[in-house]
Amino acid sequence: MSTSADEKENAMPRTLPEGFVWGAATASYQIEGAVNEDGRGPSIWDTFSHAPGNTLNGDTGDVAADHYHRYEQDLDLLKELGVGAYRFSIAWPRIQPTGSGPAVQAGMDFYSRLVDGLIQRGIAPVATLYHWDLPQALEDAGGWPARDTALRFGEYAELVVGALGDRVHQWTTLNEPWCAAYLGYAAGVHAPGRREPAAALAAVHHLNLGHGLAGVAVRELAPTALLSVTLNLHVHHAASDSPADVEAVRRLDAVGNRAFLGPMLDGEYPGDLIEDTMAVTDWSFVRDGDLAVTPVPLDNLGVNYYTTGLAQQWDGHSPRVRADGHGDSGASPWVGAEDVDFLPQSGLHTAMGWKVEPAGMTELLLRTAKRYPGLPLMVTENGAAFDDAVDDDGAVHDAERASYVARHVDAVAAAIEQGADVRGYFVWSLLDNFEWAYGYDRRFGIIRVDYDTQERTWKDSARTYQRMVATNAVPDLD
Ligand code: IFM
Repeated sequence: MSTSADEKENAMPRTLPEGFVWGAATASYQIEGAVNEDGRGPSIWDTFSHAPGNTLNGDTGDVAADHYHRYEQDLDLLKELGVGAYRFSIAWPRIQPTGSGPAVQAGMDFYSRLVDGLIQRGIAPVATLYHWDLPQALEDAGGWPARDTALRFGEYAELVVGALGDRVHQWTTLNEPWCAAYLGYAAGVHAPGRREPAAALAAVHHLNLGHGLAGVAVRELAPTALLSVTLNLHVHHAASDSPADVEAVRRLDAVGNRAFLGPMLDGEYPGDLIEDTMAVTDWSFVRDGDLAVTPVPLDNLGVNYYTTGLAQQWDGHSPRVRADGHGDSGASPWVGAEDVDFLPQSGLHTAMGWKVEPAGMTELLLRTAKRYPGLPLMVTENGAAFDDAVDDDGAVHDAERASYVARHVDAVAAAIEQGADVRGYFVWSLLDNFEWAYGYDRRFGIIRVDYDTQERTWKDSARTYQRMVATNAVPDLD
């Protein structure tokens, strides 16, 4: 084959395997609004976002994308997009306003209508039970650092799965417990805004336990549904090959990735994690029998990927460098690895300050597939915030987002070609939404939301994604 033919073949758009699941994702507090309707109780995000100084511009999820009232229209968008699956989350405080007791029927009915609306449109419902909106009453009783929260979560799962059961194609217990535990209880940049490293590790364990209990509920009450959990697994590279930098990456991997993978998939906490955090906690909150519950068998592992980090062991005297994109509260989310610096990287970055690195997606999927052979993977979130400009004609020509998505799907296809069993890809996000501490300032949607009028407008990235879904391939965007 001639060189030019080689080049041509390498440039050919990649296709995805037959049956590959194309989806879009959202989360309850980020889009629903209607926070005081139909008996919903306050969540930690209502409290946190209403307290001064916690979110950019003081934004809250009170109205968000008003999806609670506009869900039919949003389901039509999904239908037009052509996706086979929609990943949404259920707001615990709509079901149990104080985190325990019987289900509020009106809250359950909302999700029941949503699920039925998806099924009517031929879209598989993928429901996440917890995407960070903990009922405030449970936080008042101790939050995730308290064991009781895990038990309550198991009961809540029973109520929801009992009602929606097998109509939901796939149940996901937790979304990104890393954020819930470390950003919420160590760095304090997410609700509930606590800066207590020991409590964060207790939260890690109770999230793992809650995952197990909820998983058991799914297995019992919805035996034909698929079961998964979504983790934001981190890809860190060492800034140099010095033993100290390599060791820094190991510690990040322990506290960031294996603190969840270990109990959920191996039934144990990694020994090095326990050692790394010995000065913080003795892990006595792990009780006999817990680690028999946490490794509930999964049908697939949800992986969220956005970026990579460059890690360096702090030398003890240089000024600290913080470019990990997790806020600057001064408190580190990396419990037991607080002395690791995150170096700025060159190249394109998103509006979150996250480096665009599709190769990290391939690396992560291959690494995870190698570590857990036989466990299918699903990319449950990937996408980008960019500062969209609305053109005179009202269109949003978001070439950077379209390219980001295409390049990352291409990276997924590359991982599949190299042997990873990746079953699907969900773009984050269907709609512009409340980006947590960044409020409405960061737009991840492939569909624009005008927050004054709630009008939805297709961005170019949505059209690109629609084409990818229709052709089951990555387009050549050049
Ligand atoms: O918006 C979030 C989402 O809620 C969880 N994963 C990352 C997204 C972008 O920050």
